[in-house]
Amino acid sequence: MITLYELHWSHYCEKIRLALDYMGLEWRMVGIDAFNKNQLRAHPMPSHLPSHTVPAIHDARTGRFVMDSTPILRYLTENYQQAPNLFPGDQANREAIDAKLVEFDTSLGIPARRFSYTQVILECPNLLADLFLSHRGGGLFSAPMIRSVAGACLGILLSKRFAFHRSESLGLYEALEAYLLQLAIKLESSTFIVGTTFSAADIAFAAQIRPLTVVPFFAEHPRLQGLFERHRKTVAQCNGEGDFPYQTGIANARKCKPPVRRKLRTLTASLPFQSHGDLSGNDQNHVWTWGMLTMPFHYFVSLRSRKVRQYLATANVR
Ligand SMILES: N[C@@H](CCC(=O)N[C@@H](CS)C(=O)NCC(=O)O)C(=O)O
Repeated sequence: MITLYELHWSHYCEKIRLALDYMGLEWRMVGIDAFNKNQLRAHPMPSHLPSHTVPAIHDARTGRFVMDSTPILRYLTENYQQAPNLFPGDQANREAIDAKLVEFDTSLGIPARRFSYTQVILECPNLLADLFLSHRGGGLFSAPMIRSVAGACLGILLSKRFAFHRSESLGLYEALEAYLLQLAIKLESSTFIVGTTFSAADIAFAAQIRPLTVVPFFAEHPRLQGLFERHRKTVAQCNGEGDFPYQTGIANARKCKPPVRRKLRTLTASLPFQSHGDLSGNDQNHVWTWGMLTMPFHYFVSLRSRKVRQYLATANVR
């Protein structure tokens, strides 16, 4: 039996759930506590990562512990060769799939996470208390005032961890837009992301674009609709989950208030995230440094720059 350690809303974790189900393997999930990560501490941490991360798997059959979503997919394929193959085709096709996985982890997964958390912070920050603290304090964190304060504190912590407040100054929205537009053109006439067969790359793409479904700048982009359609089709084909709690939380918040959109601008920027050979990049920063003192300002001011609440997109705002 394979144990998947996870944070359920993580797009990297969804990728592994979809892959395990596609392969028809027997597995169970264990939700971790994001603060102390006690469930993971017994296992060694790979030297290329700044801290324990999820997804991670423990395979009772081989005794192996594997962390980082792409190495997990490689491990599953090598060790369960009788299952449907995540890396089909000849050597060149397999290498192309592997390269796409590292590319998506780095170029899509990292900014998509930043933008969706930012959207949650701007539209329904209380949801962070439900996601991170519902198992703590015997329901204390669902009391209205406490939930709001906890949501703001978590938003500040997460902003420090993942530098959400830098997205606008780095031109990250425009950089990801350029990356996705290029991808959309490349995939226009392809059923599959790599070659002529369904593979881990299709699963990875479907999971890793999900966070952008809550960000109007991407979700309502007229030239990116094909990519979102691909996401919906792949998730349905893999019997994946419907909307995640953050998606329903934001949809509910939008019944009372207009969505938060961005003032558009013309800017050429490139994604600053780098992979490390056959390993993906990551963007976690240390939380408890002096820089934390500036975070309330970034949370309440920088994070909100260029953002407006508006029901419908217009020529200057999406
Ligand atoms: N490149 C890694 C990324 C994993 C990652 O960053 N996971 C996040 C959840 S989305 C995590 O464990 N965060 C814990 C933390 O920031 O301390 C992968 O593909 O698995």
